[in-house]
Amino acid sequence: MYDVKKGYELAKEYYAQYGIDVDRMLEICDATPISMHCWQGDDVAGFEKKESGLTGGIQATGNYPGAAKTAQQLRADIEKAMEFIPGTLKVNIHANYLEADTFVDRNEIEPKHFAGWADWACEKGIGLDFNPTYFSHPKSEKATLSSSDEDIRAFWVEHGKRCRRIGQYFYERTGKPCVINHWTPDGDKEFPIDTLTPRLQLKKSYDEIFEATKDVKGVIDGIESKVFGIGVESFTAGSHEFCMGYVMKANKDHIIMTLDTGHYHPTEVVSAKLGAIYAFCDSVLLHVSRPIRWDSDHVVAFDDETKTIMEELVRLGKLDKTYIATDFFDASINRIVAWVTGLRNTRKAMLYALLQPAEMMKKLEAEGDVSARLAVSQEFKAAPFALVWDYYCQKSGKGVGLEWLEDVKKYEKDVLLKR
Ligand code: RNT
Ligand code: ZN
Repeated sequence: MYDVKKGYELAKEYYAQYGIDVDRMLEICDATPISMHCWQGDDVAGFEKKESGLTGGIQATGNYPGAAKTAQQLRADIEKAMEFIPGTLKVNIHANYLEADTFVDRNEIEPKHFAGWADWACEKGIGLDFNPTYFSHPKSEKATLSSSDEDIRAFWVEHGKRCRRIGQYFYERTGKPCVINHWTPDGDKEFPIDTLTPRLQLKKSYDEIFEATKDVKGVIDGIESKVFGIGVESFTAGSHEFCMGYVMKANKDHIIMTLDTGHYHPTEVVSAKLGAIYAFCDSVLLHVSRPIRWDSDHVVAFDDETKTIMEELVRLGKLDKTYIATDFFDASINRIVAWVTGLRNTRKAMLYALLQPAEMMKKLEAEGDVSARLAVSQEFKAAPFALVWDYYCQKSGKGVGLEWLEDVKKYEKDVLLKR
């Protein structure tokens, strides 16, 4: 290992030339929570006592051995991954990750089914986020909250209500607000003749869920849109316009937009939407993923779009207003490697964005010096960022460079492959 401290001291000098206080930026980066999704650990399978398979137009492809099969295994795997992820974390779980001795249907779930998660989170001093599971269920085959079948719709409305109560339970147990994400896969393979009625049903369902649980405290609700899913390519009830319209019209502090980086046309980017949305909204829930040609949910990379999203949040001054959550599920590689890589990359992009002379560039722009603005922004692409990142990882005790990889491989041999 090279002299990490020495590298950091040099980098600090480099950044100081541009008025950047590296230590202050490290503090901000470290304190900004990222919500680590539990579902990378078992390909979104969950622990219900009935097999229904992953549906809803999403897919976890690959068959890498070692997926968690119980909540104990999943928590152990999350803990292993957390050993190598610097910065404040929350854990994000789905309703189908309940713990019960017998099958409990989605319209019957209660806080007690999530007590194991809450106990664990309290022990670790972390917050929990939550997601209704409006998919992977026999009653979600055609539609859920947008259904015209009143029994089906009522079933899912009940699920949504119960999830909000579980969110409050997490808030009460952990003392940290619980961010709930509502995503419904409802759509159609072909273009429907009536594209309005499903939207009106969906709107009514969300209204009912929020109205019936308006006493719920400590919960923030993201409404996640999508452009299409596998098998439902032509129509999505919860499209971007629908979800944005719903959130704006609801005009409630706790109802916010969820922007998933994989949920738009491949030439559309979330980074370009944030500034417009923040003109109307106080906060946003971000699902950080990596779409390859479609919403393929690849492990988050340290790529241009992830960096641009973080740059945008820093420059808008909205890093502390944005709930950042990861959302990917790669079943073709070691799942802990997937988590560590994706979460480290998300954090890395955040630090990369913080270590830029945002104030200097804003000033140049305000003065109309667009030539200097370009020159400065380009100069920073090759700043000695890695030296600061390595120091941060060392300081947090999370492993410098690839130090963590051997440990995860050993865990694979000793634990994952024995399952
Ligand atoms: C699906 C959405 C959604 C899910 C999780 C499992 O396209 O992105 O957020 O990935 O709820
Ligand atoms: Zn998502």
